[in-house]
Order: sequence, then structure tokens, then C-alpha cells
Amino acid sequence: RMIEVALRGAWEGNRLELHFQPLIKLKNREIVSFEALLRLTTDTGEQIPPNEFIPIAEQTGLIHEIGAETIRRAIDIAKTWPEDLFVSVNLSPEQFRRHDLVSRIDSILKEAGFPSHRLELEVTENLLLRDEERVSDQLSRLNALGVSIAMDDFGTGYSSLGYLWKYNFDKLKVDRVFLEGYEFNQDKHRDIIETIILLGHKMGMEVTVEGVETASQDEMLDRLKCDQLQGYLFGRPMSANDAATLLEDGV
Ligand code: G
Ligand code: G
Ligand code: MN
Ligand code: NA
Repeated sequence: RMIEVALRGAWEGNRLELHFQPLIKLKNREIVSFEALLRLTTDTGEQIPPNEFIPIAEQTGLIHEIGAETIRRAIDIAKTWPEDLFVSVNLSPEQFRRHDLVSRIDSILKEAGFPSHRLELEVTENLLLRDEERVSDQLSRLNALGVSIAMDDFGTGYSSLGYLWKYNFDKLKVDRVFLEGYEFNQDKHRDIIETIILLGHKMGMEVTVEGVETASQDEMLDRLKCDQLQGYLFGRPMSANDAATLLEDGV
């Protein structure tokens, strides 16, 4: 209840804000993108994590407005970045229940005059669980718009391989669980991550590894040649202002 109240009109009161976490290109170590991540603060100053308020936004239907506004604002900020950077936005499976999802995203891009290829949308395997015709149709229409689609948290859901077979994704984001505890069993972690990267590349996708926290993980990934890295080692989710500063000063 309290969260629902906090979510209504939250943009106006600046209780809902976007933070940005950098994605680094492995080859040249430059920032290629930021992932937009929502942050909610209540009137009393309490921080509520997305894992708590996103489900409530989904249950109450607020996710449709919040999701559209998230894309609008993420694009608005991305317009101030160098033109070779893109921006990534997470989409909830619930947003795909609306038939106008794709046309809304199209209008947002057109109104902002933002090139569709600079927008990446992240979806999780949960989206595909229901295996609906509609979802597959929406994904191909997004593809036709020129927006790129990433499968987020790859490797943690159900029958991921079947979905890779059936749908065309532009990118795999390898879930950070595969890096957790790396220091204690390096070979095992390296072997599975290497295999996922190979799988992604074989299927024509780019691969981002998430959750990079230490220099030794970074070193291992550098040898494995994924495409992008993301994690606290390169930057935590930060305000749009801090992201702009990071772009000026470099990682
Ligand atoms: O932001 P944090 O690092 O705590 O993210 C926790 C979870 O919340 C992640 O799974 C992330 O994808 C999700 N999340 C963050 N921002 C958004 C958003 O704008 N939309 C949706 N649907 N999920 C988000
Ligand atoms: O599900 P998704 O991948 O969108 O979630 C992003 C979440 O992962 C956010 O909560 C973000 O703060 C968190 N995150 C990003 N980088 C790291 C990292 O290096 N370590 C940990 N533990 N969490 C991270
Ligand atoms: Mn994500
Ligand atoms: Na992710």
C-alpha cells in the first residue's frame, strides 16, 4: 500500500529517479552504454529497491506509465551523451501485455528524434514463459523498429536454450551469479562463462558479462573475449550528472 502511494505521482516529486550504470567495451575499455535503473525514495526518505516496487507497479498496472516515462527520460539523458553511445532500459514482462507497447515505444523515439539503434531493451526469460504468439510478434516488431533486444540475467531462468532457438536476440547478458565466488573456484567459473560466450557468439549475439567486481575477474574475462563488461569495478549505478562526469573523465 505504502509503496503504491509512493509510486503515484512519484516522478513529479522526484521520488522516482533514474540512475545509470556504465557498460564497458572489452576491446578498448571505453563506455559504450549506460543501463538505466529506477530508484524510489518515499516521502520519509526511505529507499525502496526495485525488487520491491517493480512487482507492485506490475500488480497495480502503474508499470505501463512508469515504463513509458522511464524510456522517455532515459532517452532524454542519452541525447546529451556522445552519439556513439546507446542506452539500455529494462522492460517488465507485464508491459508486453499491452498491445500498444511497440507503437508507444515508436512514438517516444519519434517525438524525441532519437535513433532507434541507440536504444536497447532488456527482457528476461520470464517474458517467454507463457510462450505467447503476441510476445513473439512484439519482439519482431521491436526488431523491425531497429531497437536492439538483450536477454538479461541469462542462465538463471528456465529452458533458456529453447528461447534462444526460437527468438532473435541481439545480445546476451550473462547473469552475475556466474561470477559470484569466482576467487574460490576459478576454473569452474571460467569454463561455464567461456561456454556461454561461445554459445552467444555462435548464434550471432553480442555478450555482456554482468557483475564484474574484481581485477582478477576482469583479467579472466579479458582473455575470454566477451563484448562488454558491467559491474561495480567499472561503476555503480549513478546519477545522470555523475554519468556525465564519468564520460568526461573516463573510467
Ligand atoms: O537497480 P538494481 O540494481 O537494484 O535492480 C534490481 C532489479 O530491478 C533488476 O532486475 C533490474 O532489472 C530491475 N529494474 C531496475 N530498473 C528497472 C526498470 O526501469 N524497469 C524494470 N522493469 N525493471 C527494473
Ligand atoms: O537484473 P538486472 O541485471 O537488470 O539487475 C541489475 C542489478 O545488478 C542492479 O541491482 C545493479 O545495482 C546490480 N549490479 C550491477 N553491477 C553489480 C555488481 O558488480 N555486483 C553486484 N552485486 N550487483 C551489481
Ligand atoms: Mn538489466
Ligand atoms: Na542485467
